[in-house]
Amino acid sequence: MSVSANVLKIFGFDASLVEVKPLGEGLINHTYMVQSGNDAYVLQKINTAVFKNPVAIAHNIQLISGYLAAHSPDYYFVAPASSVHGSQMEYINDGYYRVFPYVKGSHAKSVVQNEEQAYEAGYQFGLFTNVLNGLDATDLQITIPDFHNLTLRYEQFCNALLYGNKDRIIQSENQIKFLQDHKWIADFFETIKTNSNFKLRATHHDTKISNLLFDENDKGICVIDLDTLMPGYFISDLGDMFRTYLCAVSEEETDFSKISVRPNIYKAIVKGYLKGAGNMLSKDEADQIYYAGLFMIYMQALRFLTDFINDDVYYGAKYPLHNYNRALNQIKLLEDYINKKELLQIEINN
Ligand code: GN1
Ligand code: MG
Repeated sequence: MSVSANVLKIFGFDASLVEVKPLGEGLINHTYMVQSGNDAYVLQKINTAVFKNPVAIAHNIQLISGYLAAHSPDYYFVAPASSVHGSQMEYINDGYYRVFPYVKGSHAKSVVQNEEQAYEAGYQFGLFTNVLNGLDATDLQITIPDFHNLTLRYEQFCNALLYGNKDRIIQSENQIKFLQDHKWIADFFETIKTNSNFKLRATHHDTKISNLLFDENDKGICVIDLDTLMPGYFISDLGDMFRTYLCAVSEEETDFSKISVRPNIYKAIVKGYLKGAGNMLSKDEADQIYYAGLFMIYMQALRFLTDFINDDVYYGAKYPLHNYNRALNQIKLLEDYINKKELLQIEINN
């Protein structure tokens, strides 16, 4: 995939004067770095098979941008740049595009190396939901219906077992059994959905470390990738941090012997998150901090294996066993997370 001169032109760039390079590791949207003289921009084409209503994304970003400007003017927020038509999102040729200014001096990480980084990310994502605490989260539009509805994810897994690729089902026998044996994790989510002390909050829903920009001193600058910003529960954001920071290697690792939960990182994430969150969480919510990790790791294992069985229709695959390996990786992580439960207890005063 390359970027057409027309797309660049609509965002005010002259194709002959800029340098365009692919950026990042995400498989969903196509992302590019656009270097224009001394300035750099991030250009994205939105995957409309996943985001069926991209206008909802633009609506949400505009909503919180206005809310933050009014209520937390010091909070650093990167709004999309405007096109030559004054829009933050444009439909051009075959898809929706938008551009963000590249934050100077920032870098993104693909794994968490130490407690300080884990604390910082926990703090930034906690703060993000906290500064939006006064916004009625239901004013945010749903960019992907049922995105973190674990009950539905389990149903999709069951459907894949009925209608999916038979050879892949046979190949995944052990992993299928493991996920079925851990269905209690999905069942518990039902009690959360009916508990009115679990607030629907402005939730990021993709808190992997690469979605936080760091400065040269490894301090967080701002959270990015707000496509899945929607009403949700705090367990999504905290849980995805556990899922993606606890282990020293990422979900892409295929040497599964390297997968292990680091209890010190768990504690740093929780400490940072609670600091950022202030006193936002209810007692019932704070009681489910450990569950947040079960919830997200289990859901991601389900999603990867479901997609493998469905011939990679959702994520695509960089190599034939990509989603299978990622499911194995997440199952290994979940096993270790469960085995280390006792080591992951933390005193919470609220
Ligand atoms: C997708 O494309 P990316 O990396 O931002 C997915 C997340 C998963 C992640 C796992 C919209 O995110 O939910 O956690 O892959 N986003 C969507 O790699 O499905
Ligand atoms: Mg994302």
